[in-house]
Amino acid sequence: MSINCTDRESLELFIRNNLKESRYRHSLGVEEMAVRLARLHGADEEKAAFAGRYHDLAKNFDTETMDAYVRKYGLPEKLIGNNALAHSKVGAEILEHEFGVTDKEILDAVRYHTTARKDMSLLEEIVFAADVVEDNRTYSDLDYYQDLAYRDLDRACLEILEYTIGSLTEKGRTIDTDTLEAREWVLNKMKETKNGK
Ligand code: DGI
Ligand code: FE
Ligand code: FE
Repeated sequence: MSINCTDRESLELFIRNNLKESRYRHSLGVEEMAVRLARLHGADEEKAAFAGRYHDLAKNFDTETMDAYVRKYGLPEKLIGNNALAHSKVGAEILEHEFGVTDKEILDAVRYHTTARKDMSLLEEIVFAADVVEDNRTYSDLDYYQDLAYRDLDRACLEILEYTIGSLTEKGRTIDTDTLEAREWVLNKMKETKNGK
């Protein structure tokens, strides 16, 4: 294992102790899918495995615990009381500061796995997509999205982003700026690729 992590055994215990059984299973599913996508799209498989396995490490914190971490690490106030957006940011801080993970790409893949953002690295796109298309997900179009992620990662990210934006809008929830910027960015990137630039 070439990834810097001061205590991999405690990190493993951390997810076993802090994640519900189904969330733990999801994490292993994201690890497996991220490795598959890394192989297909030419990213570092070891980093993909690590980021995939630990991406949701803070997901099952209660709001009080999550808010304490948001404050401890000086994260934006808008994350207070918002576990859906906070768990990825807090997870990255915990990996860095409590488990000595130094790889910036892994930390960012965890940090942006919920919202995505503009200028994502290949690893960030992989973890973002793997989260949604891993084998344990149960929605009806899973096969379609998996196949898309295997063939065209940008397009998979775009369709996931559009789905997310659509369903948040329907529920009247605020859409994070990073999510909107990610959509614009990936659209432009796809246009440029198509024009052979
Ligand atoms: O942690 P997972 O369930 O595996 O997946 P995730 O980290 O993508 O979290 C999904 C949740 O995050 C879901 O409830 C929708 C929410 N979410 C994603 N993007 C945004 C968002 N919520 C808000 N308010 N704004 C966003 O842009
Ligand atoms: Fe998550
Ligand atoms: Fe997840």
